[in-house]
Amino acid sequence: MTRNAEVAALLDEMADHLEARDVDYKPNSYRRAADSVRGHTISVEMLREEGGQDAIKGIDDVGDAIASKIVEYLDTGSIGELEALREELPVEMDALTAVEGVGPKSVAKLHDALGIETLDELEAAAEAGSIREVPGFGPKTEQNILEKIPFARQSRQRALLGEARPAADRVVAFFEAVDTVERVEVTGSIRRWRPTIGDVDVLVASADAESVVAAFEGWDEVDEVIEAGTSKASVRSNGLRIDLRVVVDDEFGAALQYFTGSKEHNIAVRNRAIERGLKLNEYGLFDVSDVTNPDDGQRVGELVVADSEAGIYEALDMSWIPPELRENRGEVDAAVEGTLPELIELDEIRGDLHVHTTWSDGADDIEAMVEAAADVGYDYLAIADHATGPGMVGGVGLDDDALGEQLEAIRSIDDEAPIDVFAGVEANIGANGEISVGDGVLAELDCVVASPHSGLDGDGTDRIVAAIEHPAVDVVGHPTGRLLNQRPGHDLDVERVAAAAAAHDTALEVNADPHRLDLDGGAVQLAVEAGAPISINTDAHRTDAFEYARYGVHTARRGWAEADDVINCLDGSGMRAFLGL
Ligand code: DGT
Ligand code: CA
Ligand code: CA
Ligand code: ZN
Repeated sequence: MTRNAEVAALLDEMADHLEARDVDYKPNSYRRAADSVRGHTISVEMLREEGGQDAIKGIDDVGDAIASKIVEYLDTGSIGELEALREELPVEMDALTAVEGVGPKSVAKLHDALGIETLDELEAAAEAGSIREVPGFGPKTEQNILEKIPFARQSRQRALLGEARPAADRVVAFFEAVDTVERVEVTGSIRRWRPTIGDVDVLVASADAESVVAAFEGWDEVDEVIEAGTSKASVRSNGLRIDLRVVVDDEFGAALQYFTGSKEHNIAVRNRAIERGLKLNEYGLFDVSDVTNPDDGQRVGELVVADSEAGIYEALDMSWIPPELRENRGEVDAAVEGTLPELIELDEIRGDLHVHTTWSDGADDIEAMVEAAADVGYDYLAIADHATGPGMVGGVGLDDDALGEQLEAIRSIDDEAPIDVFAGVEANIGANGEISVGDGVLAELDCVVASPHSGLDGDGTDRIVAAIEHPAVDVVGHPTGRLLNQRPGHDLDVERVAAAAAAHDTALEVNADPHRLDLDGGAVQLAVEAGAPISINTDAHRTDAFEYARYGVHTARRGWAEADDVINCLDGSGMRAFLGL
């Protein structure tokens, strides 16, 4: 882990322990500080060296008390107060709170009553029926815990794309600067932009594999070398496993195709090779029509192509397939027929319809968000702060009066702004699809995003379809409500949702926040097929979150989306027409 990620994890753990002990306010201060430290581009170590505790205090949301704890950690390797809290409540806080519905307070109660410290102990206690006996818990909670444990366990093994991708970018930049490296690419799920990543795979072409492995072992972001051989190595870095493979430049294309996967895609491509008397593996594409036993050895028969990935697809008489599509969901047939989509590109995005400001739970004000959107090169931005209603806690959402006030503020900012600023809202979708904003206000707003924030168990199709059919709703935000590694969201009959969206010209969101990526690629593919409009939005809660757009675009690409399918590719007047302005 980087120093900042390490410190952020400790601050989060502090927050959990304080919350477990019923301390007011402080837990939230620690969590906000943890987020800021995690996102801060300068390492806390460097800050301390250059300006001491005061420089650390310069990080947003970090005050004197927290800054002094960070300094204590940098000096001594531990935080006294956290050690004391851990001693009082010696539990695997992270693992236990990963179970949906189990918060720090439940962890404390279960520990005090039953001595539960680990996920295994929690599971055993639930199976034995002893959790229902603890005051404040019942048979229903116990059953719920039992059901949610497998998801919690599995989710702890995969990293979010939003964590893994920046790390992968840094590995690639590192290898690009190593002089024995000829080519470098990420492969595996990270090249396919899957929402979660088991490990980061990197492929390097070099004539001197050992020097590349040695350089990798010396990379300053490596925390532990798991294994290192002559042409491959695995390390742990920033909490991620990174697998390196080094091949000769002549075989780079074949290795790139093979290690990009998915396994299912590779099987389909390999079968096409076999049908044509060819053999495909990580070393190349070979003509084995004159070979008696093609399975006898790795490089058998006559080499057709190995240095170029595009050359492999070409030799199989098919178009090159963008990595995001390689999930065996029809891309092989489409590549043979020449009917692959022309996938949307990041630079085709002209604006964002779903961002938050200090009016609700955002960190930056309207002016700052507008300026940041203009800096990205957008033509328009819709401010979509939370409305009150189901799922909004702690007074975060705006009521109709406040929305009216904000609308006036947005109008006057729009007058001065270099881009179009639309007055929007993120309304909540109730249990039966009702929209949590009054009709009078809805009629005045330019853009209405409606999203589910509560009641995310079971099937959500009816309520989402009801929201789609509401005449004032322009976009349904994060339609399943999933939070990656935290909760699966509600079930959706995507075909029904997509048909309704197409019929009512309501857009379905690809929420680009790396914790959501909702809808996901598979659902987008169904939506695009049905002709439903797609909207890619960052759900930014601060100016630097506009960079999430790339996760949304690549998720939409996983769903075969072209620019024509995505309303954010419309120019200003096109968007006004879509919004009925
Ligand atoms: P992950 O790491 O779980 O997010 O998913 P991947 O797809 O990155 O899987 P990983 O790291 O195990 O392997 C990287 C790629 O290598 C995988 O996408 C396809 C290829 N590969 C690995 N094992 C096999 C295999 O047994 N057969 C075939 N055809 N390909 C494989
Ligand atoms: Ca992988
Ligand atoms: Ca791997
Ligand atoms: Zn939301």
